[in-house]
Amino acid sequence: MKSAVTISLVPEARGGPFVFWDDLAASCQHAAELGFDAVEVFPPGADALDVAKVAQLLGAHGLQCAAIGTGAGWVKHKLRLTDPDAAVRQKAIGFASEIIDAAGMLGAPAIIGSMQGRWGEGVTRDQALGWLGEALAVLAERAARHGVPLLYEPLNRYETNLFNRQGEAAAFLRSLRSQNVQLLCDLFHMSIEESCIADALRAAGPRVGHLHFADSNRQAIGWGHTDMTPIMAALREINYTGYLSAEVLPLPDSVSAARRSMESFRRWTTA
Ligand code: LER
Ligand code: MN
Repeated sequence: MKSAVTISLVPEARGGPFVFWDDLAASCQHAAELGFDAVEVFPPGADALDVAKVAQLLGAHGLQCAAIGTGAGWVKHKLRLTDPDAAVRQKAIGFASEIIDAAGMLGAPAIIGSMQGRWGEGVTRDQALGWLGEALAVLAERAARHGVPLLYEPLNRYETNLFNRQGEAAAFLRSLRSQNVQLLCDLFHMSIEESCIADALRAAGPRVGHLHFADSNRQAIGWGHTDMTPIMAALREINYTGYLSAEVLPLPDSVSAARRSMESFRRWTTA
């Protein structure tokens, strides 16, 4: 398994669960010094990422790009893949497509998390799932052209009412026309929604494409009450070799949260 740490470049997301903020170069420097394998970046949009410059920066620090988030599509631009307005849904697909292309050029998958939206306000669950499924298939086909998967992240009940648990999301992904969508399993959301995190990971098996390494209180692993022993056993059982990416609050500060995450990563991957 490989280590990654999150960097947000979206001022509107302030207060969110990202370790580093605002300054990509300084954040990469910290990440490399602390020994991370990769960074996961949340940009305000694809136009904020000069792919050649980012590739050069990562290369200079010996870092990989683990994934690129599309959350700014919702947080900043109010675009959702399940918006009642067809024009907004179309713009949402366009926004995510551009991020998929930028991420793909960096050899990384893009994440669909908060851009999935929710049902209600005149939109039935069936209608929302139809739009979500079609959008994920289109975006996954685009990702496939870059040789990377698309990551779909079930969120807890306070953030979406579409899919909150890995098992139901995996079944939905199996029904799609494209099979190039993998699950992003966020241990924070799972600690709220799953009966047993380890069983859920075991059941999702080869669909697990990425993991957000966060404790029950969204602090660095080791600083909440999630029991990591069965979770790591499950990840080994399913032969997970992807990232454990620290998507946690910058508490008590960014560098400390990153250091704590790296200490926990080492503890749990060398055990
Ligand atoms: C939001 O709660 C989250 O976990 C992010 O990874 C979603 O974009
Ligand atoms: Mn997450």
